[in-house]
Amino acid sequence: MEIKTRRDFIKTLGAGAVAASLPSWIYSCAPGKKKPNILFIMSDDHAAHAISCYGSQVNQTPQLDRLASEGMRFDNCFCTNGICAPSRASILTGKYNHLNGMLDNKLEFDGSQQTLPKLLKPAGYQTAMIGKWHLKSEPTGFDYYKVVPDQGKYFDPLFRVKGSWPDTIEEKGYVTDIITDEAIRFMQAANPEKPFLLMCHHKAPHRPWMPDPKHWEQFKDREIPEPPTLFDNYAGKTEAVKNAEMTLERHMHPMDTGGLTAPENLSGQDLVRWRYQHYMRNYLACIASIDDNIGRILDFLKTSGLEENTIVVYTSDQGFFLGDHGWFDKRFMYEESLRMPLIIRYPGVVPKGQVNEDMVLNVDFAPTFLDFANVAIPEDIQGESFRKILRGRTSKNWRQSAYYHYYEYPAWHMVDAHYGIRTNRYKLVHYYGYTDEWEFFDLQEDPREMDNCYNSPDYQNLIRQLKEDLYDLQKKYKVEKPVPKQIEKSEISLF
Ligand SMILES: [Ca+2]
Repeated sequence: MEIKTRRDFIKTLGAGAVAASLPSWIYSCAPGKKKPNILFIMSDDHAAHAISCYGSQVNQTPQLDRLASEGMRFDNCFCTNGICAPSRASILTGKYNHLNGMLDNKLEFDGSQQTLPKLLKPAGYQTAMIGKWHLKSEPTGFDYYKVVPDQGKYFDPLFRVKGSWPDTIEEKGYVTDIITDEAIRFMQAANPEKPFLLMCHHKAPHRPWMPDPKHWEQFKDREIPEPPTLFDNYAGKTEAVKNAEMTLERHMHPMDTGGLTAPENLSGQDLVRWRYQHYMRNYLACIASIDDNIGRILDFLKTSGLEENTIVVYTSDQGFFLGDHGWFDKRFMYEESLRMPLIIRYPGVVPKGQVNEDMVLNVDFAPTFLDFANVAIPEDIQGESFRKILRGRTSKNWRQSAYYHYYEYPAWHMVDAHYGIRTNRYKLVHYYGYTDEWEFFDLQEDPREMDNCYNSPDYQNLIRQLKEDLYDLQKKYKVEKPVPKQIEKSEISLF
């Protein structure tokens, strides 16, 4: 008799013998389910509004749509600090950055701390990390890793492999293809008797964007629809917003437009439009490669028989401004940057084709995976398991507000430090680094966040309450006050 399920196993052994004979790692608490494999695929700077199942106006992503049609799409998944390394640290630890130490991209991750792979290993998991790591210190807790140094390269990328840190080896080819090849290779070689956690982190579509020839061909002449807020003039917004160095008009570098410099006679809106078209073609072509490679992974899972017992996750470390508010890059707590795409498939457990609007955060990923692996969630993890939500049930006690905190100033793009609260309808943000300013948006009335209503008499009672809620969240998450001391406005400009 071929043993495929717990029921088969019980039939074979006789029920009385089962409890004593089962290795503890084999089964999760889901009846009849082996502990699931967890394939966590994360790209870098892939905004949800560049995925067609999220309603993208600028591209098609048939393979991500396929994944969403077979699983659950989350429309309100948010990062807790919208840049690369901090988001990765929060995903690994389930904690906000003031506790895991990665406040910004300049710091080095303390690899001695508790992380998701370290918690899964005693439960029998094989653990691997492939692709962009970006936390500077050597990865810990992984049986195997093969990571690109820093941001990595698009063509002929270098890798650091466990056992020979920090030496590098070069792999010939295009980075998104190679990371996918390596991920498939790991799954082929994994012990089928044990579950795995595979973190597959794409370098793409981080700037400077360098698509491969095949996908560039698809986008090189394409006219990309412009976002409605491309010419936001920031009226009524804060100095922190007006001073940021991430506008298409004044701060975009030729490396962002495929190495091309705009014609000299272009200025103002014409220049913005030219830059928008050129950078988006490159950005979207990089995403097209990711989408194709997601298809390769999904096909591999199907043909290898791994599909049924593998949780597949697709996300990005944070969102991105696709010309929204006249910007590129991320960092701000505005919707386009705050929102992470999140699609999860787990056949037989997560209902197919569902869309969920509950607020989930990157700090929730680790406890959710631990929950599915039937591993106790340590008390110091700040995120919450959304396993029930994935089964199609939202608890009445699920969070009604989310906390965000960005620290990196002065730095690239000169975005002032800020923290804020987002509820299902409202958002309140405090810029506190070199300024002391607030923004408030009613997302129902103003989903594009064009009208800062912080001083509007109509909202004063609500804003008072939201401030209380915001300070309560800081207390709950153990954010130290003052957070941190006010800093001088930098005279440094990168432009
Ligand atoms: Ca990123």
